[in-house]
Amino acid sequence: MRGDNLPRVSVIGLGYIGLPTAAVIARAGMEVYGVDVSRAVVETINRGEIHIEEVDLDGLVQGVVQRGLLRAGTEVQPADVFVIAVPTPFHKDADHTPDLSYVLAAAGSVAKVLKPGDTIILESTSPVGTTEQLRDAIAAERPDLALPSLTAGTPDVAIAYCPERVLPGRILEELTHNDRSIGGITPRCARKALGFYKHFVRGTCVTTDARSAEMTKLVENAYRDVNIAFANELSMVADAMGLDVWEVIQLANRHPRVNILSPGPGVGGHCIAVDPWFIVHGAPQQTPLIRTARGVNDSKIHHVIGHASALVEKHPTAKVACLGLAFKANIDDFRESPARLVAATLARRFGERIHIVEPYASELPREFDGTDAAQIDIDTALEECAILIVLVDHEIFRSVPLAERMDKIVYDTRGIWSDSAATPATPLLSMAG
Ligand code: SAJ
Repeated sequence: MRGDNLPRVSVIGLGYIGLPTAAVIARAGMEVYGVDVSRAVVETINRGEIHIEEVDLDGLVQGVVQRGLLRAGTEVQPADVFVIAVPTPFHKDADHTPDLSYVLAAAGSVAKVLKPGDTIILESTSPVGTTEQLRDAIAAERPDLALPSLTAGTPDVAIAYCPERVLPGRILEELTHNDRSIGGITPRCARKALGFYKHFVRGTCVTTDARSAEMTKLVENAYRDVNIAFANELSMVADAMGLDVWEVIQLANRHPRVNILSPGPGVGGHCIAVDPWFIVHGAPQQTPLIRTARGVNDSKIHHVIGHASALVEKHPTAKVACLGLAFKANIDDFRESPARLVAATLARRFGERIHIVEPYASELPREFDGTDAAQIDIDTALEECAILIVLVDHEIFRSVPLAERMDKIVYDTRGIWSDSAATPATPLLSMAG
Protein backbone atom coordinates (compact mmCIF):
# COMPACT_ATOMS: atom_id res chain seq x y z
CA MET A 1 0.00 0.00 0.00
CA ARG A 2 1.01 3.63 -0.26
CA GLY A 3 3.83 5.08 1.77
CA ASP A 4 3.16 7.46 4.67
CA ASN A 5 2.86 11.17 3.86
CA LEU A 6 2.85 10.51 0.13
CA PRO A 7 0.15 12.27 -1.87
CA ARG A 8 -2.75 10.46 -3.51
CA VAL A 9 -2.43 11.10 -7.22
CA SER A 10 -4.93 11.13 -10.06
CA VAL A 11 -3.58 10.88 -13.62
CA ILE A 12 -6.08 12.00 -16.24
CA GLY A 13 -5.54 10.46 -19.67
CA LEU A 14 -4.00 6.96 -19.76
CA GLY A 15 -2.36 7.01 -23.18
CA TYR A 16 1.27 6.78 -24.28
CA ILE A 17 2.34 9.32 -21.64
CA GLY A 18 -0.34 9.08 -18.96
CA LEU A 19 -0.17 5.33 -18.35
CA PRO A 20 3.63 5.08 -17.99
CA THR A 21 3.57 8.21 -15.82
CA ALA A 22 0.86 6.73 -13.58
CA ALA A 23 2.83 3.49 -13.29
CA VAL A 24 6.11 5.23 -12.42
CA ILE A 25 4.39 7.37 -9.76
CA ALA A 26 2.78 4.24 -8.32
CA ARG A 27 6.14 2.46 -8.30
CA ALA A 28 7.43 5.26 -6.05
CA GLY A 29 4.83 4.19 -3.49
CA MET A 30 2.07 6.71 -4.22
CA GLU A 31 -1.53 5.57 -4.59
CA VAL A 32 -2.58 6.43 -8.14
CA TYR A 33 -6.05 6.59 -9.62
CA GLY A 34 -5.92 6.76 -13.41
CA VAL A 35 -8.80 8.20 -15.40
CA ASP A 36 -9.61 7.58 -19.04
CA VAL A 37 -12.71 8.10 -21.16
CA SER A 38 -12.33 4.60 -22.64
CA ARG A 39 -13.98 1.88 -20.57
CA ALA A 40 -11.93 -0.73 -22.47
CA VAL A 41 -8.65 0.98 -21.47
CA VAL A 42 -9.77 1.20 -17.83
CA GLU A 43 -10.76 -2.48 -17.72
CA THR A 44 -7.48 -3.54 -19.35
CA ILE A 45 -5.43 -1.64 -16.78
CA ASN A 46 -7.48 -2.91 -13.84
CA ARG A 47 -6.69 -6.45 -15.01
CA GLY A 48 -2.99 -5.50 -14.74
CA GLU A 49 -2.60 -5.41 -18.52
CA ILE A 50 -1.71 -2.64 -20.98
CA HIS A 51 -3.23 -1.36 -24.23
CA ILE A 52 -0.05 0.15 -25.71
CA GLU A 53 3.38 -1.19 -26.60
CA GLU A 54 6.23 0.23 -24.52
CA VAL A 55 9.41 -1.40 -23.31
CA ASP A 56 8.95 -2.98 -19.82
CA LEU A 57 5.60 -1.25 -19.23
CA ASP A 58 3.61 -4.51 -19.03
CA GLY A 59 5.54 -5.88 -16.04
CA LEU A 60 5.51 -2.53 -14.25
CA VAL A 61 1.74 -2.03 -14.63
CA GLN A 62 1.04 -5.62 -13.61
CA GLY A 63 3.16 -5.15 -10.47
CA VAL A 64 1.66 -1.84 -9.31
CA VAL A 65 -1.92 -3.01 -9.99
CA GLN A 66 -1.26 -6.21 -8.01
CA ARG A 67 0.14 -4.16 -5.11
CA GLY A 68 -3.02 -2.03 -5.10
CA LEU A 69 -1.10 1.16 -5.98
CA LEU A 70 -2.69 1.74 -9.40
CA ARG A 71 -6.41 1.60 -10.19
CA ALA A 72 -8.28 3.09 -13.10
CA GLY A 73 -11.79 4.44 -13.71
CA THR A 74 -13.73 6.67 -16.07
CA GLU A 75 -14.61 9.41 -13.53
CA VAL A 76 -12.18 11.71 -11.71
CA GLN A 77 -12.00 10.99 -7.96
CA PRO A 78 -10.70 13.27 -5.17
CA ALA A 79 -6.88 13.28 -4.87
CA ASP A 80 -4.07 15.52 -3.60
CA VAL A 81 -2.28 15.89 -6.95
CA PHE A 82 -3.93 15.82 -10.39
CA VAL A 83 -1.69 15.17 -13.39
CA ILE A 84 -3.36 15.94 -16.74
CA ALA A 85 -1.91 14.06 -19.75
CA VAL A 86 -4.60 14.34 -22.42
CA PRO A 87 -4.13 14.95 -26.17
CA THR A 88 -3.69 18.47 -27.56
CA PRO A 89 -4.20 18.16 -31.32
CA PHE A 90 -4.80 21.04 -33.70
CA HIS A 91 -7.86 21.68 -35.85
CA LYS A 92 -7.41 20.83 -39.52
CA ASP A 93 -7.93 24.49 -40.53
CA ALA A 94 -5.42 26.60 -42.46
CA ASP A 95 -4.25 28.31 -39.25
CA HIS A 96 -3.63 25.01 -37.42
CA THR A 97 -5.66 26.33 -34.48
CA PRO A 98 -4.85 24.36 -31.30
CA ASP A 99 -7.67 22.18 -30.01
CA LEU A 100 -7.70 22.57 -26.22
CA SER A 101 -11.03 20.82 -25.72
CA TYR A 102 -9.49 17.77 -23.99
CA VAL A 103 -7.51 19.94 -21.57
CA LEU A 104 -10.52 22.07 -20.75
CA ALA A 105 -12.73 18.99 -20.31
CA ALA A 106 -10.14 17.57 -17.89
CA ALA A 107 -10.09 20.91 -16.03
CA GLY A 108 -13.89 20.72 -15.72
CA SER A 109 -13.83 17.24 -14.21
CA VAL A 110 -10.98 18.07 -11.81
CA ALA A 111 -12.86 21.22 -10.71
CA LYS A 112 -15.72 19.04 -9.43
CA VAL A 113 -13.55 17.25 -6.84
CA LEU A 114 -10.93 19.92 -6.09
CA LYS A 115 -10.28 20.87 -2.43
CA PRO A 116 -7.97 23.39 -0.74
CA GLY A 117 -4.34 22.16 -0.66
CA ASP A 118 -4.56 20.28 -3.97
CA THR A 119 -2.07 20.61 -6.84
CA ILE A 120 -2.96 20.45 -10.53
CA ILE A 121 -0.19 19.79 -13.07
CA LEU A 122 -0.68 19.96 -16.82
CA GLU A 123 1.78 17.73 -18.72
CA SER A 124 0.17 17.80 -22.19
CA THR A 125 2.18 19.70 -24.80
CA SER A 126 0.31 22.99 -24.96
CA PRO A 127 0.35 26.43 -26.60
CA VAL A 128 1.70 29.26 -24.47
CA GLY A 129 -1.02 30.46 -22.10
CA THR A 130 -2.88 27.13 -21.79
CA THR A 131 -2.14 26.65 -18.08
CA GLU A 132 -3.69 30.05 -17.39
CA GLN A 133 -6.72 29.05 -19.47
CA LEU A 134 -6.98 25.87 -17.43
CA ARG A 135 -6.87 27.99 -14.26
CA ASP A 136 -9.62 30.27 -15.63
CA ALA A 137 -11.79 27.26 -16.56
CA ILE A 138 -11.50 25.94 -13.00
CA ALA A 139 -12.17 29.40 -11.57
CA ALA A 140 -15.43 29.57 -13.54
CA GLU A 141 -16.55 26.24 -12.01
CA ARG A 142 -15.29 26.85 -8.48
CA PRO A 143 -15.81 30.47 -7.37
CA ASP A 144 -15.50 29.21 -3.76
CA LEU A 145 -11.74 28.50 -4.23
CA ALA A 146 -8.94 31.11 -4.40
CA LEU A 147 -6.94 30.20 -7.51
CA PRO A 148 -3.33 31.24 -8.13
CA SER A 149 -2.41 34.46 -9.90
CA LEU A 150 0.57 36.79 -9.66
CA THR A 151 -1.58 39.62 -8.32
CA ALA A 152 -3.82 37.85 -5.79
CA GLY A 153 -2.96 36.63 -2.28
CA THR A 154 -2.33 33.05 -1.10
CA PRO A 155 -4.30 30.62 -3.27
CA ASP A 156 -6.15 27.51 -2.08
CA VAL A 157 -4.66 25.30 -4.80
CA ALA A 158 -1.45 25.18 -6.85
CA ILE A 159 -1.43 24.98 -10.65
CA ALA A 160 1.70 24.24 -12.71
CA TYR A 161 2.83 23.17 -16.15
CA CYS A 162 5.44 20.42 -16.43
CA PRO A 163 5.89 19.00 -19.93
CA GLU A 164 6.76 15.39 -20.50
CA ARG A 165 9.76 15.01 -22.81
CA VAL A 166 10.10 11.23 -23.04
CA LEU A 167 10.94 9.28 -26.17
CA PRO A 168 8.64 6.39 -27.16
CA GLY A 169 10.57 3.17 -26.70
CA ARG A 170 12.53 4.67 -23.77
CA ILE A 171 9.64 6.13 -21.80
CA LEU A 172 10.20 4.44 -18.41
CA GLU A 173 13.89 5.22 -18.40
CA GLU A 174 13.39 8.83 -19.52
CA LEU A 175 10.45 9.50 -17.16
CA THR A 176 12.78 8.87 -14.27
CA HIS A 177 16.09 10.25 -15.53
CA ASN A 178 15.29 13.21 -17.80
CA ASP A 179 15.52 16.72 -16.38
CA ARG A 180 12.15 18.47 -15.97
CA SER A 181 11.09 22.10 -16.39
CA ILE A 182 8.39 22.93 -13.86
CA GLY A 183 6.48 26.14 -14.54
CA GLY A 184 4.19 27.46 -11.86
CA ILE A 185 1.46 30.04 -12.35
CA THR A 186 3.24 31.53 -9.33
CA PRO A 187 6.64 30.60 -7.83
CA ARG A 188 4.77 28.99 -4.93
CA CYS A 189 2.87 26.75 -7.39
CA ALA A 190 6.18 25.72 -8.98
CA ARG A 191 7.63 24.80 -5.58
CA LYS A 192 4.56 22.73 -4.74
CA ALA A 193 4.83 20.80 -8.04
CA LEU A 194 8.59 20.41 -7.55
CA GLY A 195 7.95 18.65 -4.22
CA PHE A 196 5.74 16.16 -6.06
CA TYR A 197 8.22 15.39 -8.88
CA LYS A 198 11.02 14.92 -6.36
CA HIS A 199 9.25 11.72 -5.26
CA PHE A 200 9.98 9.94 -8.55
CA VAL A 201 12.27 11.98 -10.85
CA ARG A 202 16.04 11.47 -10.60
CA GLY A 203 16.89 14.13 -13.23
CA THR A 204 17.29 17.77 -12.28
CA CYS A 205 13.98 19.62 -11.82
CA VAL A 206 14.23 23.31 -12.74
CA THR A 207 11.46 25.69 -11.76
CA THR A 208 10.21 28.56 -13.91
CA ASP A 209 6.90 30.22 -14.79
CA ALA A 210 4.13 28.35 -16.62
CA ARG A 211 4.40 30.26 -19.92
CA SER A 212 8.17 29.71 -20.18
CA ALA A 213 7.74 25.99 -19.47
CA GLU A 214 5.04 25.75 -22.16
CA MET A 215 7.28 27.48 -24.69
CA THR A 216 10.31 25.37 -23.72
CA LYS A 217 8.51 22.18 -24.67
CA LEU A 218 7.37 23.60 -28.03
CA VAL A 219 10.88 24.87 -28.74
CA GLU A 220 12.43 21.44 -28.10
CA ASN A 221 10.22 19.76 -30.68
CA ALA A 222 10.42 22.61 -33.20
CA TYR A 223 14.23 22.48 -32.93
CA ARG A 224 14.15 18.78 -33.85
CA ASP A 225 11.67 19.37 -36.67
CA VAL A 226 13.82 22.10 -38.22
CA ASN A 227 16.91 19.89 -38.03
CA ILE A 228 15.14 16.89 -39.57
CA ALA A 229 13.85 19.22 -42.30
CA PHE A 230 17.45 20.13 -43.11
CA ALA A 231 18.30 16.43 -43.50
CA ASN A 232 15.19 15.78 -45.58
CA GLU A 233 15.92 18.75 -47.83
CA LEU A 234 19.47 17.48 -48.32
CA SER A 235 18.09 14.08 -49.35
CA MET A 236 15.95 15.69 -52.04
CA VAL A 237 18.93 17.78 -53.21
CA ALA A 238 21.03 14.59 -53.34
CA ASP A 239 18.35 12.85 -55.42
CA ALA A 240 18.39 15.76 -57.88
CA MET A 241 22.20 15.70 -58.07
CA GLY A 242 22.59 11.91 -58.15
CA LEU A 243 24.47 11.81 -54.83
CA ASP A 244 24.23 9.35 -51.93
CA VAL A 245 22.86 11.52 -49.11
CA TRP A 246 23.87 9.02 -46.42
CA GLU A 247 27.48 9.14 -47.46
CA VAL A 248 27.47 12.95 -47.66
CA ILE A 249 25.91 13.26 -44.18
CA GLN A 250 28.30 10.71 -42.72
CA LEU A 251 31.26 12.62 -44.11
CA ALA A 252 29.92 16.03 -43.04
CA ASN A 253 29.27 14.72 -39.51
CA ARG A 254 32.99 14.03 -39.16
CA HIS A 255 33.32 17.80 -38.70
CA PRO A 256 33.52 18.38 -34.92
CA ARG A 257 30.68 20.93 -34.93
CA VAL A 258 28.34 19.36 -37.48
CA ASN A 259 25.68 16.81 -36.48
CA ILE A 260 23.11 16.37 -39.24
CA LEU A 261 20.11 14.17 -38.41
CA SER A 262 18.78 11.37 -40.61
CA PRO A 263 16.51 11.84 -43.60
CA GLY A 264 13.42 9.64 -43.69
CA PRO A 265 10.06 9.40 -45.43
CA GLY A 266 8.85 12.49 -43.52
CA VAL A 267 8.16 13.31 -39.89
CA GLY A 268 5.44 11.48 -37.98
CA GLY A 269 4.08 10.93 -34.52
CA HIS A 270 1.91 13.15 -32.44
CA CYS A 271 4.62 15.56 -31.30
CA ILE A 272 7.24 16.77 -33.75
CA ALA A 273 4.75 17.07 -36.63
CA VAL A 274 2.25 18.95 -34.45
CA ASP A 275 3.93 21.08 -31.80
CA PRO A 276 5.76 23.53 -34.11
CA TRP A 277 2.35 24.70 -35.32
CA PHE A 278 1.55 25.90 -31.79
CA ILE A 279 4.46 28.33 -32.06
CA VAL A 280 3.48 29.38 -35.59
CA HIS A 281 -0.12 29.91 -34.49
CA GLY A 282 1.03 32.01 -31.52
CA ALA A 283 3.38 34.23 -33.57
CA PRO A 284 2.57 33.82 -37.30
CA GLN A 285 4.64 36.83 -38.43
CA GLN A 286 7.79 35.73 -36.61
CA THR A 287 7.98 32.08 -37.67
CA PRO A 288 8.95 31.71 -41.37
CA LEU A 289 11.68 29.16 -40.59
CA ILE A 290 9.52 26.91 -38.38
CA ARG A 291 6.66 27.03 -40.88
CA THR A 292 8.98 26.23 -43.81
CA ALA A 293 10.54 23.30 -41.95
CA ARG A 294 7.07 21.81 -41.45
CA GLY A 295 6.46 22.26 -45.18
CA VAL A 296 9.75 20.59 -46.12
CA ASN A 297 9.06 17.58 -43.89
CA ASP A 298 5.54 17.20 -45.25
CA SER A 299 6.78 17.54 -48.84
CA LYS A 300 9.26 14.72 -48.24
CA ILE A 301 6.34 12.29 -47.94
CA HIS A 302 5.18 13.23 -51.46
CA HIS A 303 8.73 13.03 -52.77
CA VAL A 304 8.94 9.45 -51.47
CA ILE A 305 5.53 8.55 -52.93
CA GLY A 306 6.72 9.91 -56.31
CA HIS A 307 9.99 7.96 -56.27
CA ALA A 308 8.38 4.74 -55.03
CA SER A 309 5.62 4.98 -57.67
CA ALA A 310 8.20 5.48 -60.44
CA LEU A 311 10.07 2.40 -59.25
CA VAL A 312 6.93 0.23 -59.11
CA GLU A 313 5.83 1.42 -62.57
CA LYS A 314 9.26 0.69 -64.00
CA HIS A 315 8.96 -2.99 -63.00
CA PRO A 316 5.35 -3.81 -63.89
CA THR A 317 5.46 -7.50 -62.98
CA ALA A 318 7.38 -7.21 -59.70
CA LYS A 319 5.73 -7.81 -56.33
CA VAL A 320 6.42 -4.98 -53.90
CA ALA A 321 6.97 -5.11 -50.11
CA CYS A 322 6.60 -1.91 -48.08
CA LEU A 323 8.62 -2.42 -44.90
CA GLY A 324 6.98 -0.71 -41.94
CA LEU A 325 3.96 1.44 -41.10
CA ALA A 326 4.94 2.85 -37.69
CA PHE A 327 6.00 6.48 -37.39
CA LYS A 328 9.43 5.37 -36.18
CA ALA A 329 11.49 2.31 -35.34
CA ASN A 330 10.50 -0.47 -32.95
CA ILE A 331 7.16 0.89 -31.76
CA ASP A 332 3.50 0.10 -32.51
CA ASP A 333 2.44 3.74 -32.88
CA PHE A 334 1.01 4.55 -36.30
CA ARG A 335 -0.23 8.08 -35.52
CA GLU A 336 0.60 10.68 -38.17
CA SER A 337 2.93 8.13 -39.76
CA PRO A 338 4.48 9.02 -43.13
CA ALA A 339 5.19 5.32 -43.73
CA ARG A 340 1.49 4.52 -43.37
CA LEU A 341 0.58 7.29 -45.81
CA VAL A 342 3.17 6.21 -48.38
CA ALA A 343 2.19 2.53 -48.19
CA ALA A 344 -1.55 3.24 -48.35
CA THR A 345 -1.08 5.52 -51.37
CA LEU A 346 0.92 2.81 -53.15
CA ALA A 347 -1.75 0.24 -52.23
CA ARG A 348 -4.46 2.42 -53.79
CA ARG A 349 -2.33 2.99 -56.90
CA PHE A 350 -0.98 -0.50 -57.46
CA GLY A 351 -3.48 -2.79 -55.69
CA GLU A 352 -2.51 -6.42 -55.11
CA ARG A 353 1.11 -5.87 -56.13
CA ILE A 354 1.66 -4.09 -52.81
CA HIS A 355 2.45 -6.12 -49.68
CA ILE A 356 2.88 -4.67 -46.22
CA VAL A 357 5.33 -5.93 -43.61
CA GLU A 358 4.66 -4.50 -40.14
CA PRO A 359 5.49 -6.78 -37.22
CA TYR A 360 3.90 -4.29 -34.80
CA ALA A 361 0.44 -4.38 -36.47
CA SER A 362 -2.00 -7.26 -36.04
CA GLU A 363 -4.02 -5.97 -39.01
CA LEU A 364 -3.75 -3.24 -41.62
CA PRO A 365 -5.04 0.21 -40.60
CA ARG A 366 -8.28 1.66 -42.00
CA GLU A 367 -6.58 3.45 -44.92
CA PHE A 368 -6.04 0.06 -46.52
CA ASP A 369 -9.76 -0.80 -46.52
CA GLY A 370 -10.94 -1.32 -50.09
CA THR A 371 -7.40 -1.91 -51.40
CA ASP A 372 -6.03 -5.33 -52.36
CA ALA A 373 -2.84 -4.88 -50.33
CA ALA A 374 -1.96 -7.87 -48.16
CA GLN A 375 -0.03 -8.06 -44.89
CA ILE A 376 2.87 -10.54 -44.98
CA ASP A 377 5.86 -11.25 -42.76
CA ILE A 378 9.45 -10.33 -43.54
CA ASP A 379 10.43 -13.87 -44.52
CA THR A 380 7.63 -14.08 -47.11
CA ALA A 381 8.60 -10.63 -48.40
CA LEU A 382 12.20 -11.75 -48.86
CA GLU A 383 11.05 -14.89 -50.67
CA GLU A 384 8.35 -13.41 -52.88
CA CYS A 385 8.87 -9.67 -53.45
CA ALA A 386 11.35 -8.30 -55.95
CA ILE A 387 11.03 -4.68 -54.77
CA LEU A 388 11.63 -3.70 -51.14
CA ILE A 389 10.67 -0.20 -50.01
CA VAL A 390 12.09 0.52 -46.54
CA LEU A 391 9.83 2.99 -44.75
CA VAL A 392 10.65 2.26 -41.09
CA ASP A 393 14.00 1.32 -39.56
CA HIS A 394 12.65 -1.47 -37.33
CA GLU A 395 15.48 -3.63 -35.96
CA ILE A 396 14.04 -6.71 -37.66
CA PHE A 397 14.48 -5.04 -41.09
CA ARG A 398 17.88 -3.62 -40.23
CA SER A 399 19.15 -7.10 -39.37
CA VAL A 400 18.36 -8.66 -42.78
CA PRO A 401 21.78 -9.59 -44.15
CA LEU A 402 22.89 -8.49 -47.60
CA ALA A 403 22.82 -12.09 -48.85
CA GLU A 404 19.02 -12.23 -48.39
CA ARG A 405 18.38 -9.02 -50.34
CA MET A 406 21.20 -9.27 -52.86
CA ASP A 407 18.88 -9.69 -55.84
CA LYS A 408 16.27 -7.17 -54.68
CA ILE A 409 15.44 -3.76 -56.02
CA VAL A 410 15.66 -1.58 -52.92
CA TYR A 411 14.38 1.90 -52.14
CA ASP A 412 15.71 2.56 -48.64
CA THR A 413 14.20 5.81 -47.31
CA ARG A 414 15.86 5.29 -43.88
CA GLY A 415 19.38 4.43 -44.94
CA ILE A 416 19.46 1.15 -43.00
CA TRP A 417 21.15 -0.90 -45.72
CA SER A 418 24.12 1.18 -46.80
CA ASP A 419 25.68 -1.97 -48.27
CA SER A 420 22.78 -2.28 -50.77
CA ALA A 421 24.36 0.27 -53.04
CA ALA A 422 26.92 -2.40 -53.99
CA THR A 423 24.16 -4.62 -55.43
CA PRO A 424 23.95 -4.29 -59.21
CA ALA A 425 20.15 -4.46 -59.54
CA THR A 426 18.77 -1.22 -60.91
CA PRO A 427 19.82 2.38 -61.43
CA LEU A 428 17.26 3.35 -58.75
CA LEU A 429 18.86 0.98 -56.30
CA SER A 430 20.98 3.45 -54.39
CA MET A 431 18.33 6.11 -54.52
CA ALA A 432 18.72 8.45 -51.57
CA GLY A 433 16.17 8.68 -48.77
N1 SAJ B 1 12.96 11.38 -37.53
C1 SAJ B 1 13.69 11.49 -38.71
N2 SAJ B 1 15.03 11.69 -38.64
C2 SAJ B 1 15.69 11.78 -37.45
C3 SAJ B 1 14.96 11.69 -36.25
C4 SAJ B 1 13.59 11.48 -36.32
O1 SAJ B 1 13.13 11.39 -39.81
O2 SAJ B 1 16.91 11.94 -37.47
C5 SAJ B 1 11.52 11.18 -37.58
C6 SAJ B 1 11.07 9.87 -36.95
O3 SAJ B 1 11.17 8.81 -37.84
C7 SAJ B 1 9.63 10.19 -36.59
C8 SAJ B 1 9.69 11.67 -36.21
O4 SAJ B 1 10.89 12.17 -36.79
O5 SAJ B 1 8.77 10.04 -37.71
C9 SAJ B 1 9.69 11.94 -34.74
O6 SAJ B 1 10.51 11.00 -34.05
P1 SAJ B 1 11.49 11.42 -32.86
O7 SAJ B 1 12.18 10.21 -32.41
O8 SAJ B 1 12.32 12.56 -33.26
O9 SAJ B 1 10.52 12.01 -31.76
P2 SAJ B 1 9.18 11.51 -31.02
O10 SAJ B 1 8.02 12.13 -31.70
O11 SAJ B 1 9.16 10.05 -30.80
O12 SAJ B 1 9.41 12.21 -29.59
C10 SAJ B 1 9.67 13.59 -29.54
C11 SAJ B 1 10.90 13.82 -28.65
N3 SAJ B 1 11.33 15.21 -28.74
C12 SAJ B 1 12.62 15.55 -28.98
O13 SAJ B 1 13.48 14.72 -29.18
C13 SAJ B 1 12.95 17.00 -28.98
C14 SAJ B 1 10.56 13.45 -27.20
O14 SAJ B 1 11.63 13.76 -26.34
C15 SAJ B 1 9.29 14.20 -26.77
O15 SAJ B 1 8.92 13.84 -25.44
C16 SAJ B 1 8.17 13.79 -27.68
O16 SAJ B 1 8.52 14.23 -29.01
C17 SAJ B 1 6.90 14.46 -27.22
O17 SAJ B 1 6.08 13.77 -26.58
O18 SAJ B 1 6.73 15.66 -27.43
